[in-house]
Amino acid sequence: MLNTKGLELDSQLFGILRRELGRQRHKLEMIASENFVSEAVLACAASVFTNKYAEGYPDRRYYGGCEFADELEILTQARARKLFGAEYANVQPHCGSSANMAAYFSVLKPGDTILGMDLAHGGHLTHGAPVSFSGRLYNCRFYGVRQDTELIDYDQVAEMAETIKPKMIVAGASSYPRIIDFAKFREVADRCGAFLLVDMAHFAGLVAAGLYPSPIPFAEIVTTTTHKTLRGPRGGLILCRKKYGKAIDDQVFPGLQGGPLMHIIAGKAMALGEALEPDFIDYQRQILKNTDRLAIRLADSGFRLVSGGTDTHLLLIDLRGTGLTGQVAQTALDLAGITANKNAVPFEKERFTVASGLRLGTAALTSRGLVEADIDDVSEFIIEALRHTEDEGRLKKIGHRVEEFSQRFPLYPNLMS
Ligand code: DSN
Repeated sequence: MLNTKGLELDSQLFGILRRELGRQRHKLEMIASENFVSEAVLACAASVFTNKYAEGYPDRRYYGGCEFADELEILTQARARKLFGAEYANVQPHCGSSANMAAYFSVLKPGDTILGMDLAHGGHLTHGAPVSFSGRLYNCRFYGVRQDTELIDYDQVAEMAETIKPKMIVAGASSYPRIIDFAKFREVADRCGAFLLVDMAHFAGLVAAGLYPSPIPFAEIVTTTTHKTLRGPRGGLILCRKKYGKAIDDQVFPGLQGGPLMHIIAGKAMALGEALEPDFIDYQRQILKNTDRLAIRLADSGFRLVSGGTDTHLLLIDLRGTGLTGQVAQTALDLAGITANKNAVPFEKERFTVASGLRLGTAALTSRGLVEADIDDVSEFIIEALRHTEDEGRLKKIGHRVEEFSQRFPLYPNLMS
């Protein structure tokens, strides 16, 4: 379907693209933050809008020839507002990090205090980690999960907020398998006069489908990526109350970005349009069923899941006590044709580069059409691989079975074939 004319003339590059397509087709993609966009989204991302500079905003551009870019951006903003019930949308951030940066810049000054979730407990780099711009520019303090339940310690959030009086509280996570109580965060933020920012990047698709509580009524600003459960192109999105719209716009452009990626904005429009269709709810519901089934199968086989399970598209296996590390598990699964990532588990002692956890998500597999019975097969592949991490031959044999299995779920059948 997609036009690859001319590409085959560059055999070196064409080969790389083909091999990546082959990898995506023949392996099982279980990185919780990844997904497969529709061919329509792919077509938008590869469209002629890649040629267009459109610095500024609709009707306020710095270049000529932006009449269709304006139409496109207005459409994308409207779809984003409609899908999430938000007052205002900025669709230009290139990624989740730049969305968070623009959001912080719009209401904070360097040195202000942010209270965010500890990276080691499931938070994100941009929620204050010292290696990120957020940790370098702001005075960042962290809440985490309780040791007994591995659920967010809302008492700790309240106590810390009371003591340190943050200017902003950040809720949202990249490896927290449970539902976040936004009303509680709002209550705490109100008590100390803080802004509440929710980064819903991981669960935005679930929010859109009404299967995860919406943060929109509770937070002044909500940020997200568009490529995780939302199943759009790689990019960012900011939703906010109208009164913050201008400040946010100014920080995205010219604050930190130049020209918006209009081809990616076209992909966002397409994905948001898809998410507004009723079958998107079925898709998200199937993600939850699949993750739940995966959690049951892993737990039945003796693996301990952080917080005991999942309410979302992801789960986290705690490998402590199994003799495995996250890195060993990731490498073994890779040989077995399953792509996942090592991840810190709360209160662990390992370095992040080794980690004691393995994070698994089902959004991408669900996009390929897998349902619970297929997840049973996937669980068996995972369990067998994790039980034989040192047997390279066996892992490779699993990899062959995975390749055969994955052919039952064609991915982009018309692409480069
Ligand atoms: N890298 C993303 C994730 O894997 O969760 C977060 O930005």
